[in-house]
Amino acid sequence: MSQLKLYGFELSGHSHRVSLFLSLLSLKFEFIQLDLSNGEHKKPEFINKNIFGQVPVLEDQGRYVADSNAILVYLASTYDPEHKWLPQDPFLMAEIQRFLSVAAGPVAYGPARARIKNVFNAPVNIADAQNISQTVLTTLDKHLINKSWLVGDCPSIADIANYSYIAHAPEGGIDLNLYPNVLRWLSQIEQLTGFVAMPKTPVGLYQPQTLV
Ligand SMILES: N[C@@H](CCC(=O)N[C@@H](CS)C(=O)NCC(=O)O)C(=O)O
Repeated sequence: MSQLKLYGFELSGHSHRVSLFLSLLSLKFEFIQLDLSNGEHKKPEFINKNIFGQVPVLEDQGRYVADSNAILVYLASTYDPEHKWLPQDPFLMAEIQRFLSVAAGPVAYGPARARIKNVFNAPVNIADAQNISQTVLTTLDKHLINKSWLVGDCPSIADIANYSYIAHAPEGGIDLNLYPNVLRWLSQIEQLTGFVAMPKTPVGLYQPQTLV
């Protein structure tokens, strides 16, 4: 197997979901940190890897795969011969795709956006992002009543795609204690062998004065 390279940024939840999955699959990889604040991701060398100029991008055997969810699909299809993380049953595959869309939709526009306002002072409407968060977390909390995982009876890439930004929602001022089934689900992911966390930033509900 050739050396896998992950082009990313350590405080990017999109990058984290890929490094988390690589670790859960026990795959060795080189993490190449891009200097987003200096626009390294918009330079021609990186645009050649991803025309959208965004992290993460995975390099495998000289080929590039861009987009975090596409990378999860690629890794599961290539490096999980038992198809545990992306079962081949059409119904389960469709269900997993449905939750990849949740990760790219309301989770990206809700918890992820509220967080980047506080972590990077990005020009986003935090109230809108918090409203979207409340709706998606309420729905997921109901979905997870009596369920361990988002799809079926086993962890899948649907769980990994949604984990990082939901786990870090408190950085966007979102109180996860309102969603006990979501908290239980997060903790189950954190107990998987190979789990690695994304660093927390002291903003939102993680501000030191909030924690006292
Ligand atoms: N749909 C993409 C979104 C990736 C994304 O938004 N990446 C952010 C970092 S978390 C980025 O590169 N932002 C810089 C930019 O958009 O210019 C994915 O899932 O990989």
